[in-house]
Amino acid sequence: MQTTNGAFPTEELRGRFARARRVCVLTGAGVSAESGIPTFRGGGGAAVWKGLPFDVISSAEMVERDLQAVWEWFDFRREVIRVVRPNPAHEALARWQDLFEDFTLVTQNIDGLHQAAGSSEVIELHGNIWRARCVMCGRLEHLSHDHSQMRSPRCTNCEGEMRPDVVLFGEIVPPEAFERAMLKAQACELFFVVGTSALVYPAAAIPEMAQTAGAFVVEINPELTPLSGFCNEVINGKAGEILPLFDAR
Ligand code: BJW
Ligand code: ZN
Repeated sequence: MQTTNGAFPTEELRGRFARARRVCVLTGAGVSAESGIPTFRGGGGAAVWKGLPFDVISSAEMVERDLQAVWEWFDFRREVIRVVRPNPAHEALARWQDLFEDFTLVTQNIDGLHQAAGSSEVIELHGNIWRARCVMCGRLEHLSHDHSQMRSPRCTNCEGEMRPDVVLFGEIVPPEAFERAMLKAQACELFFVVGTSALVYPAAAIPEMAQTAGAFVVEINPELTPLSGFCNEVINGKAGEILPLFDAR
């Protein structure tokens, strides 16, 4: 592992970035931190909602037990996300889609900020907070960014209950999204893992799959993670400060 402390990416990485044809990026909550969205873990603690740790409220079990409480947590989160803007990290990654022959952006984030920054094809592993899904028939409904529009509690198709279309603990990551992410990771030359604690599976397994298949893996994060030891290069810094540095390709 080569560690770069907030400095410019190494010559080797700049060269690889300039030559690369197939690039893949996996992002996590840290990419949206500079937009003002709190991360899940960090600062020595974990997110808590009305006394419940987020991995309790954001769980399959809680949907069964108290869907109303789950909605309250996600309604609150949408209120936070509604007013924030993409930051220089989202904007840099949106530019990258035009730089390479094959560029893949995979995110664990549900906030939609990559798309708001202009990324056109985003593989969302954990769903999207701006969608609801019927628990009975699976019908999807877009949730308006307009604060005054109420979301419908029941499906207009079958009257089933609606729930947030996000992947909670104990739920299966959409198999087609995971499969696409895995294939792209295994086919790329350069893989970036940005702003994730890499504690949640199966997303955390993707960088290692990329490296095993031959990719050069780069981590961008102000903190070390369980992945840092095997990454080919670790850049200790904020995504919004580091990613734009690659623009001079
Ligand atoms: C910055 C920064 C800046 C700060 N710039 N960086 C294998 C082993 C062990 C357990 C499991 C396993 N396989 C499956 C499991 C169980 C479980 C799991 O992984 N548990 C572990 C925690 C132990 N996984 C699941 O349940 C998954 N489902 C599954 O595997 O299905 C199969 C199955 C089904 C049934 C039974 C058993 C298996 C689903 C996981 C879904 C996760 N969902 C959440 C919530 C989504 C909805 C919501 O938003 O509430 O997704 S959890 C939460 O964590 C959220 C995130 O997407 C995810 C990852 O977090 P992320 O993005 O890494 O954020 P943080 O906060 O952890 O880290 C932020 C990072 O940013 C830090 O490193 C900072 O330093 C950094 N940072 N500022 C750059 N400016
Ligand atoms: Zn329905």
